[in-house]
Amino acid sequence: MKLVTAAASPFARKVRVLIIELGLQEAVNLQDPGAVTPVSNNAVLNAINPLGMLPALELDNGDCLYDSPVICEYLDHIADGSLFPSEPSRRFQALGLQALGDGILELSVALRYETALRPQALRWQEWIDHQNEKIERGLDALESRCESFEPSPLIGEFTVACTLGYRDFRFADSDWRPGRPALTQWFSQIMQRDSLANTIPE
Ligand SMILES: N[C@@H](CCC(=O)N[C@@H](CS)C(=O)NCC(=O)O)C(=O)O
Repeated sequence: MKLVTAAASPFARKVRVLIIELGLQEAVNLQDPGAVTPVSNNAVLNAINPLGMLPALELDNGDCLYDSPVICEYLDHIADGSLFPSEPSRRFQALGLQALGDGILELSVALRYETALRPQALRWQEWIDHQNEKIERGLDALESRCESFEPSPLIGEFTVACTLGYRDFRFADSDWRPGRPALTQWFSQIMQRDSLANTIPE
């Protein structure tokens, strides 16, 4: 299999973390397609994902999978893993936490494009302010839910770790930790796992 990925993409990091957690390193080749932004055309990526977004997984039979939740569930399935529980209550807890983490990421990545890519004259401060408010509410929700995180991390917890890692990577000047002590402590513990420690973006 081939995963089209980039070191700076938090969604692709989530998949790379799962590959390590599931012991699939030998089964998946990583390919960095070069620059991927909403205003560039990347032929390597477009051939696998018509939406032109990272990550995308090409299977050995030529089929392609996206986006990151689908790829993660597929990898867990083929590895006979247990990161997506089947028991309904735990399953929807896990999927819900993944959605919250991914949601904060979607907002953060869009904000990053707005502030780093969009020409200064076209930037929209009201939109930026509302994105930031949603992100702060999302982070508060993580702090509230933190006590009920699974002790042995599932897809939700790994997603949240990648989300907080992306906040540190791209938004270091607006530290998410103050006022969120439980999340701060949880994050420093989960970051000791090799899968996360070895995929920190630089
Ligand atoms: N929902 C998607 C989001 C993927 C995404 O936003 N990827 C970014 C890189 S971090 C991207 O490819 N951006 C290019 C674009 O927006 O055209 C997923 O979970 O895979």
